[in-house]
Amino acid sequence: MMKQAILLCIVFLCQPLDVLAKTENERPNIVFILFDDMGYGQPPSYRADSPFKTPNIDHLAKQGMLFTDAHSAAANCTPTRYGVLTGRYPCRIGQFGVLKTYSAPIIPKRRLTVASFLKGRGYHTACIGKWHLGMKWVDGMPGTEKQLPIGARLIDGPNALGFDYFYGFTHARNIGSIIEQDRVVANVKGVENQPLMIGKAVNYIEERSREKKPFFLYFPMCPPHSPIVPAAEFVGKSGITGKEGKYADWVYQGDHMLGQIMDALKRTGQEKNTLMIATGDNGAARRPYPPLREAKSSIYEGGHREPFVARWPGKINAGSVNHDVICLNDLFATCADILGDDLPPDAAEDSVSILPGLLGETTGPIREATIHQAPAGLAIRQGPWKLVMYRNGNRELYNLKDDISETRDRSKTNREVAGRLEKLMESYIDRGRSTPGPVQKNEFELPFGNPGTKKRNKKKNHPKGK
Ligand SMILES: [Ca+2]
Repeated sequence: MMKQAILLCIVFLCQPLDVLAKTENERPNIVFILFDDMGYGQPPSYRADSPFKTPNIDHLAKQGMLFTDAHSAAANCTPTRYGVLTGRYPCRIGQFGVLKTYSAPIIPKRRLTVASFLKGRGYHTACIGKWHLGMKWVDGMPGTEKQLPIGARLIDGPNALGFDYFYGFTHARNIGSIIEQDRVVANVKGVENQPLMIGKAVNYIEERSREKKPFFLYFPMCPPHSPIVPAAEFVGKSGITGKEGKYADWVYQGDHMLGQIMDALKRTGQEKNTLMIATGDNGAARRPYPPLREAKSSIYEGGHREPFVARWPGKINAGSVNHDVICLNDLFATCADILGDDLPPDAAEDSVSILPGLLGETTGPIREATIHQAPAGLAIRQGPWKLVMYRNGNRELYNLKDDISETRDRSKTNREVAGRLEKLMESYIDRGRSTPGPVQKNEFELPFGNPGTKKRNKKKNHPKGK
């Protein structure tokens, strides 16, 4: 045994230095860009006759992989972001609504996030943009719901959950109060917010190019969520006039920020060694895009099916299209897979690595099944089938392969499928996870578990999600 250990040490020490350095370099930077309320039907790469201009999303798709069946964990902001960072379905903590300025943090410090995971593996980590996962304000409730005083301090926010650097704001209704690390540093007009955020992100990418450590940048932007405040340089850029023009300019500005991040990576020579993902946190607000049914906050496809493009030069085939069902929760397990690391049993319980999909190496579905969530209830998707489970006990079953618009409820004619999906949902809930591993506990008793032992829950937190 000792001899083997010595031999291993000798082998390791005999590695030429450039091999070790290469291993360091092979850990890619990871940039995750989250549009706020971007509909599946908005980028022309997703809908040829879309009136919106998103040249950078479309270009990124040409350089990488476009997913046609990607889903946010929820049809509204806060729960989706919980899923992105923890790799866990937000229904497990009963988070069906959205947080406000003074809402308490919903991710406890003991929980591993994708940021703390990457930080623990040598990454520098930054969140620049909209947090929306709660913060604890040191002085109780300083300021007002819409504006926080300069100097107000917080704890248990992004810095406590794995982000070395945070520059951002609480949520869309308080976009003027700019926070850096643990304190409010400025109060600006809404229109000034996004130029500040993208400027900081570009600086961050430039700074990191001078460091050896790889980095993780999480950039949750404002557009096209309200307030619709395109900066002067973007007014009229969408080419759409009239009532829709301002909104379309705001969409364009969001896409332009994506382009600035792409440019910064290229300019600093980091494009090749960066996995870049651009997607949205839920469907467009009050803007359905047929053939998908409904929009933001809906359990139907318009609520949670999202544009999702990924680029990693040399690894992901340019111009490829992937029709697998994936979930934004999958970021966490994908990062672990890229680093060749196992996940602890009490982290990323609902996250599946999409790395084989990105590399074009899948032989079957990436996910066994996927849970969707909206304020009105849950749904479970497997293959073409989607079972909608309303809080009020109603059930609907759709076959998305021949009914993408979810117009024909098959729950009465395909009882066997509905029963199978309901059982699978129950097992995912009862096991506290949807991936292999030891059983975990939920912090919220869901109404869809074993009927003999579970009580129905009363709604808590904020029942109406936006
Ligand atoms: Ca949103």
